[in-house]
Amino acid sequence: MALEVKVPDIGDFKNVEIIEILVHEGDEIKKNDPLITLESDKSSVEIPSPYEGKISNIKVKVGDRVSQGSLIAIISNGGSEKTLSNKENKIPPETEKIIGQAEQSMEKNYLELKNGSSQNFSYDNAKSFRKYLYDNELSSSHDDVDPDETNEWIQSLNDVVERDGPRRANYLIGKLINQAYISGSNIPYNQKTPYINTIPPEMQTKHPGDQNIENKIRSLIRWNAACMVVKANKKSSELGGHIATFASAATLYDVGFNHFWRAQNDKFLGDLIYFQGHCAPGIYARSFLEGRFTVKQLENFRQEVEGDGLSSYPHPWLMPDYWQFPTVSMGLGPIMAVYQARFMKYLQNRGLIEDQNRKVWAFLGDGEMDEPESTGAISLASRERLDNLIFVINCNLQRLDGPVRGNGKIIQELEGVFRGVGWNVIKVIWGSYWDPLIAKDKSGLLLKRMEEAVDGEYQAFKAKGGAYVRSHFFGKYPELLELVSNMTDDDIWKLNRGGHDPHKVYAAYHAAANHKGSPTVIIAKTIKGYGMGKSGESINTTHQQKKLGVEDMFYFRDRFNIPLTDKQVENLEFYRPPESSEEVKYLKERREQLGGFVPSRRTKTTPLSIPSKEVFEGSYLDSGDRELSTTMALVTILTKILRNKNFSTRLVPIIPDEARTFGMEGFFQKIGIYAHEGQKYEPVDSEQVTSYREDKKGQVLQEGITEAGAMSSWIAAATSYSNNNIEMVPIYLFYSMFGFQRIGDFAWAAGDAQCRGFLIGATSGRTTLAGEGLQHQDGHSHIMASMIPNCVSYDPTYAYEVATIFEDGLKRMHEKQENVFYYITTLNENYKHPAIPSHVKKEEIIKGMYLFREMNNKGKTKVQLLGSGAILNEVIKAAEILSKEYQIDSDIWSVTSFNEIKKNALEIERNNLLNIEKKPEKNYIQKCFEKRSGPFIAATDYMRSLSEQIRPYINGTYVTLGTDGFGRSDTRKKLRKFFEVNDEFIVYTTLSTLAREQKISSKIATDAMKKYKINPEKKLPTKI
Ligand SMILES: Cc1ncc(C[n+]2csc(CCOP(=O)(O)OP(=O)(O)O)c2C)c(N)n1
Ligand SMILES: [Mg+2]
Repeated sequence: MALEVKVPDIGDFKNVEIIEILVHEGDEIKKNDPLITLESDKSSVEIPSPYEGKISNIKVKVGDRVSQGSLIAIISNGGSEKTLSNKENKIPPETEKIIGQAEQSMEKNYLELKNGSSQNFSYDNAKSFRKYLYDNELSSSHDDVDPDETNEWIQSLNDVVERDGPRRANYLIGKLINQAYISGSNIPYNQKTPYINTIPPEMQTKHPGDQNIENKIRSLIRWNAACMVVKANKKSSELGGHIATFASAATLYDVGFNHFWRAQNDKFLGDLIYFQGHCAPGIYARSFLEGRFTVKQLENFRQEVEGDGLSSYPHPWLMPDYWQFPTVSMGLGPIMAVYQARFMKYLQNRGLIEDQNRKVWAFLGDGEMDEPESTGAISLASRERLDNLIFVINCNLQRLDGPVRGNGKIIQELEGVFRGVGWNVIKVIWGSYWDPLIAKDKSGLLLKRMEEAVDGEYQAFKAKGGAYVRSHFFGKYPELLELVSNMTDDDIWKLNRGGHDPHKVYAAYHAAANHKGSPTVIIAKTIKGYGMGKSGESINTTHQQKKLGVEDMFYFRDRFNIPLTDKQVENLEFYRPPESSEEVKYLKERREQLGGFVPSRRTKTTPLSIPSKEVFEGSYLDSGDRELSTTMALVTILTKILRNKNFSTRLVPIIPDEARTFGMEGFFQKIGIYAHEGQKYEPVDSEQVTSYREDKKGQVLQEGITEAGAMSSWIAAATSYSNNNIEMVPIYLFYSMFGFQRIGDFAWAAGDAQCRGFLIGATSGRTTLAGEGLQHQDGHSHIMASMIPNCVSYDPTYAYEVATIFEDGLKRMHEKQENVFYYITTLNENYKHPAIPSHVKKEEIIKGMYLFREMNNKGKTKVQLLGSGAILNEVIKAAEILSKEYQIDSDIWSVTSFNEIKKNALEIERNNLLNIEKKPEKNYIQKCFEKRSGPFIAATDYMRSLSEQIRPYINGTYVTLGTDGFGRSDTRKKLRKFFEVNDEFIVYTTLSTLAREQKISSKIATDAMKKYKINPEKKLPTKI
């Protein structure tokens, strides 16, 4: 049966050009195989076949323009009459999917109900809640007008928990709150729970380790960490370092190292740990005990220049086999960890890696949580049910200057924030020494006192000793004084905080690691500078404390029982027990059980092989009458990559809500948008070929409006070779202005993390993005890109340049595994693209410039004209005017990267400087201009500093034109006139420069000024 294939609904487009025919007559095709590619100035879309069958007749050719309903081809399919429009006869696939998902979810709800578990209300929480109600609130009558009535309600609730489980109790409470709301009593639902541990003692999973040995190990780590910092600062106070942060977090790390964190090895991809940057000395100290570092390396803490030193903070760039994540710029760690966990699920859901129940652990400071990035993506984590993610927030109540929330409680505040978005929250506030006291207190006053004391007081309690705590904490209520009457001041002082108690920490980690359905945050209370005594413990200056006197070191040794003599302490000696000691044996045995050492970073994976020919071939041809943007040229390349069966799966397109701006909406249908729950609705545009398709196996990461999130996603994908042992090719397309300027610090971290992938500034240039105005027009991102040593950046003009650069990037990063990343600017301006000129070598495009054309016909005098990006076209027009109207010849140079030219020049310059006996070598730009004379005029759509970089290497007059100043909205033509980068201004600049050099009469230049209406009185654009 012969079926007609017509152009389906393609949205708002009419009369769109066919740029490719992807099938031949006689081809056997499957349903959804692409038939043709349509490209408008805004978008590129493949039209899939609605039928399976044999193509008997193709009715269109490349260059034809089509609209909805145009006939494309005839397919014979052996008799089946099913057509897409024959909808009445079948349930649409979307509807089928919705029904399936609804059934699954009903079944799941039923199971959860039956088993009493749910994502937000864990059994641990319920028990703790019940215990609190029973032990404290129930018996406390302080603000209660009718305690008996309260008692009845609470008893009923306890009965429900007992009989029907916590889920039912939660349901009833929810109902009550809703009912109260409906009746007009707007009672806010409290996101905070009492100021006690989430896991009550009777529910704690028992710590399985040998406490005695672990304690000794921890003490040695503490000593070596502190010693490392003090020693470095004895050498030179320039070196810095931190003691207090790790001192507060030692137990939090130890329990993880000894019992939870599984290393990457041949069989397992590894848990991923984001260490808090300022804890680095503690992590080194453990590695030292494990035998991974020598004394010499420890002595070289923060002294890296001569090699064999240890980096100040976690920096993969500096210690590539060791550190995985750069975390020391506060706030980057938490958001990067969220997207890392998400990317792990993405790879699992797409079937690219196995689900090995890996975890991402992120260690964060309580002060760090003030950074908007720290909490900026936590709702994504719960929305996407990232139960592979665990945050551990070390609440030592202090940041650098003083208390984090002196007048409040950071733990409670954070609990509210995280519970509010659906995280599993585990508070670890009080250590085991408090358990009997809490159990003994029947008055409810202990909890009340715990609740009312603010963090500023808690800090002081730990700075001022047991007697002070007795009088200022317990002393507030006579009943509490009585409660501790049989305890000495020393006993009171020993009442430990949860974050220093391995039992509490273990129980919390165990609960977190086994929790399903949502991410977990462990909020642990600790003491900043724990063990530092008067010189550091809990005092405001402790963060900066790096020089401890000998008395302080004696105190530290004694407090942690370090087996060192006074002399050894005075010499600041590190201590590592012999290899045969129980400590070293235990430590190594634990790591062996957990698969190897942590941290450790994988530097290589299996490389990809790049499908060069089929992907890039078309980009080198003349576009004919077709006008297109370089963004579209790139999208075409990506579309072709997606047709390659082996390579396509590795592409990770990342877009923060701008796919339509970049003409990428065709990707939605073709490869789907990643959505962990699939698609639960029939999209409003389901009739269209670019319909919004979400899929559990979707490939596009549509991030929504979050550049920080999209960049974190990109970083996760760009380091996947290391963290997931699979090379991925991330390409993050953004509004150029909302790129480096917005996410600069992430880009720096990306360089450190040795990311491999593409960043595309897709609407670049100050005058190219007409109409959008000041905030949108980027004329400086290349300058920012130039600051990152391993960022390779290009500003191409033509499709063949884009193709050359992109292919080179793929090869360097993903085939040769070079640790660089690419920043390429593309434009949204449409123009015709020539074929690659026959004299041009691809390596010239890659090196940063090449001779595009020589204008040799008139020959009186000659100039060198340089242009890049959109402005190269202005330069070419100027060259034509100069030739035609002024008989001035020119060489036109397309500069694809001023940054790459500069890098090369700096290297050669330095070589020459250091090899005085040798003949000086010419750098690339000098070689280009070897036989050519100036003057030299460069024009770009960027600030002049971009093209100014090459001034030292130009032998002759060099004039730069650029777009310094704020952008504004208008047409491209007017903007280019305003910024003085249009063809006429380039002509005038050339004439004026030649006149100054007395190569032409100055009257020619002044006449041109009048002709082109150039106003010499106009202010500099930077001042307007
Ligand atoms: C983005 C950024 N801003 C400022 C700093 C400087 N800084 C380093 S540590 C610190 C205080 C950290 O406090 P907190 O997060 O509570 O960590 P703690 O040391 O108390 O565990 C500050 C402000 C930084 N590293 N990064
Ligand atoms: Mg802190």
